[in-house]
Amino acid sequence: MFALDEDERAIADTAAEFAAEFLAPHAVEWDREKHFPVDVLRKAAALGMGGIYVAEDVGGSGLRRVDAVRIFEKLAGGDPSVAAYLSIHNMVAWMIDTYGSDEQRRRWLPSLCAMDEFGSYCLTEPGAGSDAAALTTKAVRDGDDWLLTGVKQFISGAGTSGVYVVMARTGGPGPSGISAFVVEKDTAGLSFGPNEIKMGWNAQPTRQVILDGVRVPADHLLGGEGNGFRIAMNGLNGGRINIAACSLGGAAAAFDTAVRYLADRRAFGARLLDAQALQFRLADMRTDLEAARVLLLRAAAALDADAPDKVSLCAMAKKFTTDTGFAVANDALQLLGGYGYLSEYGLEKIVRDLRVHQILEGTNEVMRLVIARSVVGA
Ligand code: FAD
Ligand code: 2MC
Repeated sequence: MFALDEDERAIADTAAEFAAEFLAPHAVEWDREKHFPVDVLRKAAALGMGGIYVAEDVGGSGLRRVDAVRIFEKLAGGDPSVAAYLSIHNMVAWMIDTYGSDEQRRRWLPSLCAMDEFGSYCLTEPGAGSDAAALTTKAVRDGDDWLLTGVKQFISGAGTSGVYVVMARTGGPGPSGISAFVVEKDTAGLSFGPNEIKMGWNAQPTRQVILDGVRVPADHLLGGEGNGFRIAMNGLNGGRINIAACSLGGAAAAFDTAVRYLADRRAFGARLLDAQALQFRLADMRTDLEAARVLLLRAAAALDADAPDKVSLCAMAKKFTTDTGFAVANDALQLLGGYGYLSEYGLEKIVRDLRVHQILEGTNEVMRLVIARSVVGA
């Protein structure tokens, strides 16, 4: 897992080169301008990053989760916000690949893998975030169709995406009453709220998705009635480690910036890099990043192997890596002194982007809840 073979090295290097050439030079400007770089994401898709772990017969790359986390780490070294959107898009594509019929796979996946269409994942509602099984968006059967009504909150990519995987209630209360549907953008009754004004993640839109009697044919139901919660949660296991990888990549880039800065900056007659107190800080940061990377790969390997403890391992990796990534990026900012606070050095942007990784795809409190359940057997 730790010594990369030639193919694995080539995959990681491709993502790193892409990030250096197409993401990093623009990251600060995209954040400032709130620009979603659709064209650059399509370039990433041309290199196979639109369906990283989607099967090859529908245009995917057929790679493993360990490859995916390495890719997202490298991409996030260029821009965590763009990398994180791409991770959500990949989660959506994987859900259709895994739970869709052959017809559904052939219908939606080629364009998702090429990123001719973007994907959005619609679970959260204004009244149901952490307690996702309490969602109230309704899907009611009407002849051969389903009619969907409700509001989804905080949806990444909304308004731009062509394909929405929407979790809605088709049965009684709780997780077993939930089903997953694919809703296409131009369907009557589907609309979007304004782009939210956010602390970070500005290079991708976040909007409400409003469903007002949206009519979808029965063959837009994914994976059978009542299976929506299981589908949503299984998607999130991979989503959580990908978001964690984005924290790792963003923090590693911030760390490298801090080391370069300390090597140049002089104070009290010497380079700041020569101050042992700062060297010890860097030693701790480096150790924390490496520990996070090891746990992340362990969780990714568990997901690849469909191991019995994959859910709790993904939760551990998400909690540990996003907390560590934020702390390391924030420490890196501190090491640049006042310059760390200026937009032009790019560090304050990384800190703002990484902050939300402790909240979304399951808050780190919910990650503790998931891990604790595996401990106490609830
Ligand atoms: P709440 O659930 O109301 O939680 C409030 C606080 O209480 C949190 O600190 C939480 O950890 C804590 N808490 C709640 N329950 C417990 C408990 N049992 N024990 C201990 N603490 C608890 N969702 C999507 O479906 N699709 C998306 O694309 C998407 N993108 C997002 C993008 C952004 C920028 C943001 C900010 C959010 C996004 N989300 C998305 C939603 C995100 O997943 C939720 O915000 C998150 O799951 C938390 O839900 P909530 O905001 O309703 O907080
Ligand atoms: N993987 C696979 N299955 C899972 C699972 C997971 N991660 N989590 C739960 N399940 C299964 C669980 O095993 C159970 O199955 P069964 O009925 O066969 O026993 C079923 O789902 C119901 O689970 P629980 O009984 O644990 O349900 P409960 O309501 O008590 O708690 C909780 C579930 C809190 C873990 C879940 O609601 C949760 O993860 N909440 C956080 C929501 C979240 O992560 N939102 C992210 C939105 S997406 C986003 O933010 C983006 C940026 C895209």
